Amino acid sequence: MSSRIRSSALLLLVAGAVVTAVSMASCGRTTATAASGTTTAGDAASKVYIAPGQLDEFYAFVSGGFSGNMPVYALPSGRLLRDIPVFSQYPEKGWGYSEQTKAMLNTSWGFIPWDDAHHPELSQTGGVPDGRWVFVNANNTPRVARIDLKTMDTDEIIEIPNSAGNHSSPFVTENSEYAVAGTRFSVPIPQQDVSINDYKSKFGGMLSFIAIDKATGRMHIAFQVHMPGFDYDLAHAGKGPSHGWAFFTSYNSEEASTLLERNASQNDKDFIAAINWKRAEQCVAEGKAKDTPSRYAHNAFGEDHVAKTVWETSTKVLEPTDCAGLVYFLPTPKSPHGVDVNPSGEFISAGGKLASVIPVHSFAKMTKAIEGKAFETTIKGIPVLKYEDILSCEVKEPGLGPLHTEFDDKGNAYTSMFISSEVVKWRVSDCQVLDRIATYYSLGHIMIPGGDSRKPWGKYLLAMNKITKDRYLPTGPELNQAAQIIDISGDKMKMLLDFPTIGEPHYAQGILASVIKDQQVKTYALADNKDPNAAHSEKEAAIVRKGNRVDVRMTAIRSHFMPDNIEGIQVGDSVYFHITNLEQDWDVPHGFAVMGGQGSELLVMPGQTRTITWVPQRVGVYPFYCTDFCSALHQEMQGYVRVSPKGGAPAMAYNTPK
Ligand code: RUQ
Ligand code: CUA
Repeated sequence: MSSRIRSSALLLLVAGAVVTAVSMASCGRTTATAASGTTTAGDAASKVYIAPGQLDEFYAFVSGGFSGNMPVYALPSGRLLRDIPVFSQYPEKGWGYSEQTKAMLNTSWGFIPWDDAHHPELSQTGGVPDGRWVFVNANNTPRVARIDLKTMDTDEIIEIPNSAGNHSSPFVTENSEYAVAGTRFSVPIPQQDVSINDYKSKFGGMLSFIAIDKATGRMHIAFQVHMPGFDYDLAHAGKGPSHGWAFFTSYNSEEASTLLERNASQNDKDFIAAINWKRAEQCVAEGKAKDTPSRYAHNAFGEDHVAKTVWETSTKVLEPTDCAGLVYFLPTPKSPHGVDVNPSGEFISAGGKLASVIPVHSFAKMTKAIEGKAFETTIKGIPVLKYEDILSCEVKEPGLGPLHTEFDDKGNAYTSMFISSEVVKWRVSDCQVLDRIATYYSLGHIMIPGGDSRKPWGKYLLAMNKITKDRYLPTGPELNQAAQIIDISGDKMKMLLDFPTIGEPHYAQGILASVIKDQQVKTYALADNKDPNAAHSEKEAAIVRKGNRVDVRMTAIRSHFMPDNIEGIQVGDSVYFHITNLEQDWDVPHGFAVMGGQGSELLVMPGQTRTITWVPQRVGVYPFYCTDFCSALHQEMQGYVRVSPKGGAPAMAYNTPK
């Protein structure tokens, strides 16, 4: 790796301000290993080659970052399987355009068709990914989405009030009792017009606990914990012995409100906030939480597969001072980013972006310190434990810019190093560094399938990289982000494969394919289609006018629409095309698009109904057609709409089955 590239990476993170990082950058060892690891292992190709017709071993759900969506890749081949639309309108699938899906993007700010999706998180039972749902956070307009792993569609999105920058989210507890969501930016709570200079007195952080219904997955915000005005960056829940706790990193314990790059890098240690959520449940049950008015959207599909928004009006907010034993601060060097709990649940490590060590806290020691009330101080009533009391060990000189740690099933941890662009493998029990491998380039998150659960499938590690300069054929000023697959099955890590990704891949989750492969829904049963505008057969196809509104209930089956010719539409009408796909075969969607349509196409799954609205603007005769190549006669799958002047249309006419 050239020093030119290295120094630009340094600039990215620390702008040269952090003396320790800069001086360590000249450390010879890091440079030497960085160069060697950029090549692949000799037998790499055979390890990632999945022959045509063969299936991969793992699914990987990777965040699409600022694409707002969640691509699904197969490992080890790196093949892209699907891009699941979540927080962003996605015309390919009509997501956020069709009448049935629009409400999914409602927020208290109105319809928001974009977000920055960071951290996929699989639901767990007994601390193991159970293949039911995958959750993902929206960073910009705080939201959490739930995706069903039978359909690989987004089923529910809930907005998080009293929050800003929903970054430490949506990490789940051991049995998916909760998905947590912490505010990255502290803000005035409740929101109000105050001077930013009053940050220290007026701003606060909020850590939210979203309860997940065991049977349905439905989310609701059970309670929120009102915290000092730090930046709560990432989280992971406890498991095993630490089940019942959730850990959030924080930076800016300085509570700086300007030029954080310098001003929030003063303190030698910031904190992990350890939240005892079982204690929180008791306090809530004892009536210690305050009902706090807050308006937020809760969007979900009903039985009819039509998304609806319920407007929620309050949350229960707990003050740590009203609930003793709810929160403790674990001092942690230095502006920590990721916080990760090992498979046994005993060790909690943090990636201090600017720290020269990776601290590993011991849960047992933490509990002992709490019992002994060995506190260094308190901050706004929250006890601060002593670093030495809770420390298990420190990984010394791990590399530069530790961010995130995942675990294998053999007692090892793997930490991403953003500045020195490498993965460092170390032993959890004694913090000994065992191996390191260079990545290309500016590594953020890493993921081992099951690597944040009790049962990692410790075979591959996915490294998700921010920069790919010089790595692929260039594509103008912007180069794609990329992921790399590393073999971690042996003592030495081996680089296997690079592949570009959609959007910026932050976190990811992987699961053994066999856990979810056979539960995939192939069609929706037509008989169960409860969409109010469904046509269950061609005989039910009909057109109804009410004033300016025209509802066209149309069917699609290989290879025609019914009706396919429509007359009696006027300029300025609101025409609702409700397309029901009558197919009951796997992988036979039909598409629908009409000339001059102001939205997207529709893509209608077998047995499903989807609706797009069209306001014809000009007199004439306009075609519509199927956009998805569905049969040899797909090109024949077309029709016309005649548009007449306002007030001058003939009677409504359309063909019906003979
Ligand atoms: S964060 S690396 Cu949300 Cu670490 Cu991206
Ligand atoms: Cu239906 Cu093409």
